[in-house]
Amino acid sequence: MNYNFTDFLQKRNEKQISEMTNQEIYYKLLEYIKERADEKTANKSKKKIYYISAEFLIGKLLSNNLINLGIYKEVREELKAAGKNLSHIEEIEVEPSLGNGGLGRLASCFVDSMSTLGINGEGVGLNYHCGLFKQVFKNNEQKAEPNYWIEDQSWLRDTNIGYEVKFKNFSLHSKLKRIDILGYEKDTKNYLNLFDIKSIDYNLIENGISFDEENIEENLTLFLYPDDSTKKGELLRIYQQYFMVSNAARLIIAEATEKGSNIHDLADYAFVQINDTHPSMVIPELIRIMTEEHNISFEEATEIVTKMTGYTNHTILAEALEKWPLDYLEEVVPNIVEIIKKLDKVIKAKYSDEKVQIIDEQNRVHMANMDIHFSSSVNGVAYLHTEILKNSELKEFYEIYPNKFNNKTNGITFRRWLESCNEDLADYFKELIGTGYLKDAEQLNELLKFADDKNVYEKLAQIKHENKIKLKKYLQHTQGIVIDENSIIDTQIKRFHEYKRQQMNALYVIKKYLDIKNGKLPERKITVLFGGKAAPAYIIAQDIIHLILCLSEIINNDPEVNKYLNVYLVENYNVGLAEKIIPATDISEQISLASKEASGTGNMKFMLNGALTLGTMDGANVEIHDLVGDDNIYIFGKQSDEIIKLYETSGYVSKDYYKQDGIKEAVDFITSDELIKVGNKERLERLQNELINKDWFMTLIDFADYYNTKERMFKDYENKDLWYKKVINNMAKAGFFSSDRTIAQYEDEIWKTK
Ligand code: GPV
Repeated sequence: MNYNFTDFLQKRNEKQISEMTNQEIYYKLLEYIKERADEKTANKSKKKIYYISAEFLIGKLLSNNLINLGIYKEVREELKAAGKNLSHIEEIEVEPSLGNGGLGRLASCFVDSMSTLGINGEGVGLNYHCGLFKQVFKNNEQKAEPNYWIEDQSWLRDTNIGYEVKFKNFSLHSKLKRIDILGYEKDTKNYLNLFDIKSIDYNLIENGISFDEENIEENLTLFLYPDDSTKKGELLRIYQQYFMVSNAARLIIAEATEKGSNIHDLADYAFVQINDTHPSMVIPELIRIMTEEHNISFEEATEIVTKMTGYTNHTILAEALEKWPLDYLEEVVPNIVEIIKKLDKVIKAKYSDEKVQIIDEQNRVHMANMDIHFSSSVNGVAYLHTEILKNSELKEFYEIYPNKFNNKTNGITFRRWLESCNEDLADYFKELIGTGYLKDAEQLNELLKFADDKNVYEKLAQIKHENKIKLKKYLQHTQGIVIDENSIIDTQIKRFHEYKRQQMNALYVIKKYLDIKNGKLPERKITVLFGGKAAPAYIIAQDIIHLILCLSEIINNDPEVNKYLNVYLVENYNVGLAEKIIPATDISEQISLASKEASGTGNMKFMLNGALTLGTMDGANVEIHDLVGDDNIYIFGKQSDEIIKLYETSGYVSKDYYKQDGIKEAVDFITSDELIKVGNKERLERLQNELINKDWFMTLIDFADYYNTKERMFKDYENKDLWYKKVINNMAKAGFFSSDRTIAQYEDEIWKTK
């Protein structure tokens, strides 16, 4: 039935739109959308996919849902006729922060694509009440505050589904909450399943995001990833992870049983995709339930579970691969420790190589190792990443299980990352090539017909300019930042981490500042935008944030410099800000140390929205380069094989690079009087020392090449025809990075639900 928003209000005898506040309209739209979603039926197939993930960075849902229902423009017109502005109403929605970064955003793109492709597949995770922290800046430093996002009315739906989860010292009842995941113009829908505990005690929060970490019965879903630099924090993570997977296992078994499974055939009814190692305990938990409650032998249960699970690896950074001390697991979940030990025994009997053991000599459980042995698929998230897994990081496993390894290059949903965030560009695409690309993103290729069309360049430049103005208004209004819409916008937005090398970009800023001071002026003003949070326990990442905030203070207030250079770190970077910043950006900074960024997905969003990539041959940058060719991307830096060799031979000495021209000057500036005047001496000295004497992620090795390549980019930008030809080439090739393509590959090669 097709009734519009006005009909919906009339039917319920509500006020007229024109008489409502934006807040009231938002809540009514929420109800309206939920009612429209009720008309949709569930996807049906014998086998169902459970995408279990500790993170779902869903972003705001209002505009996304309107787009997927196909009524975005219609509703906007209805509101406009009543004197209301949809974009003001979008601002009312609070953004949940149920994720850290790329991994959580990927999971959200994937549930959108599963629904859009009509796949019977749902997300399973946790309903963190405060999510990840809200970032605020004080004295040029990051402070963390709780991010409350759950309101009386929200996208969450209550269910009466819940299970009992047994820990060593107590049991907890769960409560399942659901969010509708509407596919693009589909009659069907899936859910995002978020498990929660019955009651959360907000009074446990003490100061900022520190809280009583011991009262697990009332804090389990309070925050996402509490500080795990302490034992208490680690224990809480184990509680969270087990709570998540035990509930998931119950849900899987309940749904399969209802469809007729006798558990021996569970693998015909369910497939679990394990999103990094956070949900790995689902393997022993399923085996435990099968053996203890369904009278299935350990051998058979292990076989079934292996068949019905797949593991996705998202990093080669050793410190990010979870290894839980066996006695921590004993303290929380002794029931599955028994199973883990049995699995370990099976492996020890077969293989002597220490590298493939589940429990190591220090009695730590290697979650990834357990996943690889006891699942049927192991995938990396970009071509290069998977190659590195096979040939170096997980070489010993690849030799045992060559057929388990496969690649699934990440993708992004174009509904959010084009249709919703850059409507003018999307409309222009429709004018140029029709609407076919909406359901088949590869059709963006047809844009190549216009690669030499100067009128198209003109129009694209105009859209970019308007997006800069929109961003300017937004940042001015929300953060008091005033960017120059006539400047070139150079953006690095992502979690702060040394391997992502925001510090290299900061060194560039310093060098540019010194150049300007010395009279070497850029042809056009440059605006460098940063955005991202640093883990509260990650000191050096906090120091990098501090450096950037200090640099902004100096540079933006220096009348000699601020005509040519501005630097901003936007506060509390999140999905909503990304949606505004990406369409306004010219240069996409993807400058991780080669081999370290598993994929990156921001790189894909930028190319689709008409920014050119400045990047290393890392993660999915490699595939972007393959698709667009040398002429349409700016690649610099050492290659991954060289870097891997340097690590193996401990062959990198940062001091050797430090002494070279240009770098020393910039590194020394970190502890200059100017900076120390606005900053914290201890932080700045620590960071400088790190760069000179350690530099684990080899910032200095690539700096000179980075600087020169960026200069070349600024020069090319001044030649509009040259620049926009490259832009069109990027947009035309972005279709490959649609998450619909990624999900279709998971379905065809791993899940096989159809
Ligand atoms: I492991 N990633 C993340 O956001 N959080 C994590 O805990 C881990 C990985 C990211 C990678 O760093 C990105 O390269 C990748 O694009 C993203 O996961 C999605 O695969």
